[in-house]
Amino acid sequence: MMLDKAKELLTEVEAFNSENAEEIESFRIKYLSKKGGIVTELFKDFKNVPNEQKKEYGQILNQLKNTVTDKVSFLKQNLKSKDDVKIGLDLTLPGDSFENGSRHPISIVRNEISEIFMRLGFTISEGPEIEDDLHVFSALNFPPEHPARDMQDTFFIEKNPDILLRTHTSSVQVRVMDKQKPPIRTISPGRVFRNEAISARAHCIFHQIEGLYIDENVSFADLKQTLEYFAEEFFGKGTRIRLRPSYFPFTEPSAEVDVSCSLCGGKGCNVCKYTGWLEILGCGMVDPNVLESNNIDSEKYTGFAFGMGIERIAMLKYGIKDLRLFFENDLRFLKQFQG
Ligand code: 2NL
Repeated sequence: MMLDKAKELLTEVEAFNSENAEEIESFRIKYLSKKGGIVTELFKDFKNVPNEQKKEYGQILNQLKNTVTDKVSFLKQNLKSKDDVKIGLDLTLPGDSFENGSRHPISIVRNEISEIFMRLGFTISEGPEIEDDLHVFSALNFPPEHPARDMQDTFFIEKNPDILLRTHTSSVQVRVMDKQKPPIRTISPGRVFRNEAISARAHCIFHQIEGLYIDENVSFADLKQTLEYFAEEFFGKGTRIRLRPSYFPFTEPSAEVDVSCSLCGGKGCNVCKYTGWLEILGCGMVDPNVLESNNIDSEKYTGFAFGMGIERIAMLKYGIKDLRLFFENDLRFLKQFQG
């Protein structure tokens, strides 16, 4: 009985045709309205259908519902096409334009830094974000008890102390040394991870560019000259640099590098905290232990290396005060870097 009724409705629905928007809408309401629509009511009654008919009846009901839905969208689309012709649709008009996207400020700065070093003959190298202890720590002269190896600082995968998220992109350069004999002249930009609380100045994910240059007779003077060139290219002609002694496990000697504040020209302002200098990177001569760990003869070869945080440089370039803005993807922020 009910089955016959449903089949009858199906034929009725299939036969329906209209080129009138109101008629199509009444048709939709008649069948699909949440309150009192024919199909809606039939679905509500479904629980009273005898069990042995449920399968077949259910299929017909679904078919009925889909047929109504398809019919309504077909007729509406039909109407719209007819309207388009009536109002004189011009197929030669240009299509709807898409809004231009823009590059993320981190990508802009990464590319700009990369290009400066590429002009000096550095290649770009990339590597995995999920790493092992050897490439992130052991091959870089981190002693077994170094605090960076701690769970407090490094993200380990599945509590396995050998598999971890890289905390610096030097791991990529270890892989370069694996495969390539000196001369090596490469930079590795990439995402790094540290187990840190998120604030305006720190994030657990950030970006770095590290540089490595290994050849015969590479000296500290070469390092200084390279960084001076970089500073002037990136921050503008007349930018000076100064080096302060520092410590890293993988370099000896090591230094931190400041550039003269491009905002006040070194006179002192609130960006440089009235010092006239801004810290931009760390560097040094590659520790002979690192060379030997990577099968490079430290009697024959020397090298320099450096590393910088891209967020930090981008903040200086654009006057951004809160690092979290780089990760929120708020369009009001990102749109400012268009063009
Ligand atoms: C910093 C300091 C630095 C390096 C990174 C490096 C890589 C190899 C060997 C030796 Cl394969 N050194 N990288 C050297 C000195 C400093 O980064 O403050 N980065 C944000």
